[in-house]
Amino acid sequence: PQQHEPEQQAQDTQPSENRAGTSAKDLEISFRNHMTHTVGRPLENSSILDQYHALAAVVRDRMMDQWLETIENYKQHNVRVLGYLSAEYLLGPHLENALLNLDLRPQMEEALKNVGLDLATIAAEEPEPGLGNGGLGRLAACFMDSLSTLDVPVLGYGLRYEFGIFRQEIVDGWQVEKSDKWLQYGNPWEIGASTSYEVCFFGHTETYNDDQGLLRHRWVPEHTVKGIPYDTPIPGYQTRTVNRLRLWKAAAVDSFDLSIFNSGDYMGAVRQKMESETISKVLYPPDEQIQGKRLRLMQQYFFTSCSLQDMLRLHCMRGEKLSTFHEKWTIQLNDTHPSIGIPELMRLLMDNHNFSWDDAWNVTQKTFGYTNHTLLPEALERWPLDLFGGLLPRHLEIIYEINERFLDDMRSRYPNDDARMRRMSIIGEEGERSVQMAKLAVIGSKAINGVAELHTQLLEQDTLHDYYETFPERFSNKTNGVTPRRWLMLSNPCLVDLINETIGTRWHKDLYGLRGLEHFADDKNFLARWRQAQEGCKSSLAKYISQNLSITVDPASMFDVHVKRIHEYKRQHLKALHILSLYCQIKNGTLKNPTPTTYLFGGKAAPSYVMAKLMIKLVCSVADLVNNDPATRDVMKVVFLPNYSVSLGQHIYPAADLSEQISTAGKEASGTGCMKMMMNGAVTIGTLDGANIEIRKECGEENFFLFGLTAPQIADTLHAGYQPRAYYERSPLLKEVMDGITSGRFFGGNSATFAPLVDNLLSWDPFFVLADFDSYDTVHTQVSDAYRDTNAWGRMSLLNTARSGKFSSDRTIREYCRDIWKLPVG
Ligand code: PLP
Ligand code: CBF
Repeated sequence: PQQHEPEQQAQDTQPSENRAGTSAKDLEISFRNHMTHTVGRPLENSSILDQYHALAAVVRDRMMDQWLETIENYKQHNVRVLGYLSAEYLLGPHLENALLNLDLRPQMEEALKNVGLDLATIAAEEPEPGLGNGGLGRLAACFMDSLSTLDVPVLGYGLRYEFGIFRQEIVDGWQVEKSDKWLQYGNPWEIGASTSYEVCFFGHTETYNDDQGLLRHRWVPEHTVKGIPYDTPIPGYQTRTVNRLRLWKAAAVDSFDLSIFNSGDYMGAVRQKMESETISKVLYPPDEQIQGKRLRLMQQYFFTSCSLQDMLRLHCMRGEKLSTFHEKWTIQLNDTHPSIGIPELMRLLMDNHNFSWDDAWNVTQKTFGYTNHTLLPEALERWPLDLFGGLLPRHLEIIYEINERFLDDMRSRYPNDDARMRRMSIIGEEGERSVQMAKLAVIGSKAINGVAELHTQLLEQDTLHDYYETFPERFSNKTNGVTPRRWLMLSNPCLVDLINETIGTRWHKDLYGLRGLEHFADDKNFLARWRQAQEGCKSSLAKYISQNLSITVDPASMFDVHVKRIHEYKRQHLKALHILSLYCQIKNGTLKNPTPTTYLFGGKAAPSYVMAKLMIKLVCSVADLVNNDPATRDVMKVVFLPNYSVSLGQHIYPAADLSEQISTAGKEASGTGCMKMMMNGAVTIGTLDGANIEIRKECGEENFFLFGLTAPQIADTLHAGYQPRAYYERSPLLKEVMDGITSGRFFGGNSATFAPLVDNLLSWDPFFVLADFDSYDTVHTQVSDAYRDTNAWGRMSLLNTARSGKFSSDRTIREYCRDIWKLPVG
């Protein structure tokens, strides 16, 4: 093919200085300096942890000028700022990402080599800040990277959990949770700040007359804690912008009561400290399965209140009036977790700053935007009224009034429609009376968005239909994206070298530039190099598996990857059943020449989610079966990779040939793992769900393996009365598999362990596993055949990468800036 003109050729040799003029020698001097003056250890006697801390200090130094410059720049230009509120940030390790974004990587590698050290070894020592559960928290982290890269003024706000997402171990096939002590050796990436705020809980409310005789409300709280900010610099890629992620730690207002201590009650003297610190102690592990726990609401209110007080303070420091707050700030609610911010801003403006209701509502309603991330009813947050009112009595009053005024308005719009009023009320009357946070978020926001086209459509047509009908202009779609810096450039250097060499580097900041690769889709030599790069990643993952799990996998086999949270709607059990069906066919000789395949699974189950934990046990039991049977072990390997996390993801995504995105249609709001695999050249097998639909549209139907019922078909099947057992009776393959599990044939006679799972599938199957089984099997046969044609598969893989431009979070952030935040993009 015609050589595409690279707009900026990659260099063959590493430059001795980076763009900012930093050389390896400069970095070496700085490293030696920090080893002595920051860490306080002679280099010769230093541990890898010492080396990591010295190295982190070197990198942090390089960000500080830009960080101060960014803050100063925002102040000077009195810019409009985004406050991004998220209860979760699944950041992943900072070190190598910062080196990439600051353009310091080659020089740093060289500097360390000069002192006899290896960057990768030191980087592996960094504990991962796992301050999130999965997709939602990782999205927030990708957004921060894109916001800085696009020079958008933002303050990210969240919680500084002392213990992040648990570390997962697998013992005898079962998940065991271990606490994540990510802060135990200190965190070199955070910078303490001098401000702090007080946040109140419990107590009662009262009215009083102010100086002018006006009736006002106030909250008389019973308990107060202090919020202390810790800032993490977020450097953009190839820009001087370094934004701030501000995470709050809870502390006692008075951490040690000397009078109690003096009276002899030693424990009592520190009790307040312990109770207060509990608030930011630990990340709640369950996602998509909300339990109305008071501590969780305390966490949400704590970080939201601190963040709002901070923004109001910064606004006033600029000499602005609070009535213009919404002109200078826009606040995005990452799901409903921070939606308590709506009554909190009302309270701060009315009770602390004497605003009237109408003036406060005008500011509040023009400030917030709300992103919904799920349609699963069990994940939509609602708080029992007693719990809510006991903890936040003033907020409950304000919510009642927001609701009353809103419903009055709706009654005049839709007279005599009581059913609609009940549906639209913030207060849920079904079962235990509750505050429904998604409704509060919708009513209190100027903009509401879903995270993929189908998801937004379902929000508009179903979950939030009454509101959409009333104010359609507030709704829009913002399909998620992921940062190509961490998820391609950092994770997959071999492929990236090949891409840079072929089409130049402009795609780093405009991922649509990858389209230039399409010119090479039929170039056999190029496809051979493409495959070689992928095989490098597969060999590296195979080595990791061999070293950590003592399982030998063949890098030449197809790597079929299913990594994400373990959940029934994500259907890891569908895949496990399918592997068992292949096992049966190989054993009975009906599958003669199977395509050698390595089936990789990874993901954490919420500790209280019994069925998800049983799904992990099923996968591990299937692994024991097929990996040890001489009839199958040379053509099939099943691996459950423990402790799926950002760093492990960086290792897995580049090694994927096949990306499993097999959720029940209509259940996965978007998915972002699917985008990471597509970018790295994996071909997707998936349902018409979430972002899969848009992935298929972008890469072309012929480069995507589609199976399963659609969302409307699922709804129809349910309506007609879904009978999973009928699918079992009809499919001999499925029957053999289910019977094999029930009888214990596969698992050494054990018929009891998986009985709840099998019973659930045969009698209820809420996620349509049995209905989709045959279709999944048929399409998997096509996948296996396609994989054997190396060039045709390479072409599909290349086209997936080439057409993944839409799924950069840079594109997503541009859309938010244009449509919701009204912020210019650099
Ligand atoms: N967990 C981690 C560690 C991730 O990196 C991702 C990536 O997006 C997710 C969860 C979400 O995965 P998915 O979108 O496939 O559910
Ligand atoms: O939008 C980001 C992700 O959020 C979730 O993980 C969530 O927590 N609700 C969804 O389940 C994903 O579909 C989505 O990609």
